[in-house]
Amino acid sequence: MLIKVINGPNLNLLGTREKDIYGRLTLAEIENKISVLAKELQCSVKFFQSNHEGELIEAIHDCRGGYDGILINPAAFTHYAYAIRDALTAVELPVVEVHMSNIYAREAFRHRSVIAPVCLGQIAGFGWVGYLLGLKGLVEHIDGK
Ligand code: CA2
Repeated sequence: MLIKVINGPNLNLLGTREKDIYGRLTLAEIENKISVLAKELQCSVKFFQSNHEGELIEAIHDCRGGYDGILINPAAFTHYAYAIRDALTAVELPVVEVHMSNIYAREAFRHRSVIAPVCLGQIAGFGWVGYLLGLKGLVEHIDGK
């Protein structure tokens, strides 16, 4: 089983600023934790991060064929990027949306996700642990198919 883990804009800054909201771990440290769980779950993971919408769309398109699912934190694109939503729909793979923060407890513009309706599920508010919860849910879903 092969899962692509995709992170959107500014998440490359994790662990350097806004630690009160997003925690102290860097993206590389979170990716390490995901890799450890992936091994336990006997699946493979590949990671991608970009600050550019078009690159994220291409990374989603590249999942056609070889991948079984997508774990994605679209960051601020969550709230308005219909092109990312369309790309996720187009690849016809199970997708889990992850947010480090509880987007429903923050500014009103973060309360809406245009991505969630095309996802299997969404996890928000558990910090980096949300990536592990999301991976577990995604793998269980794919295994049960
Ligand atoms: O809670 C999340 O994971 C978000 O997807 C994070 C996005 C935000 O726009 C979403 O509403 C919720 C922002 C990511 C910015 O990450 C930073 C990390 C460190 C320093 C500055 C920004």
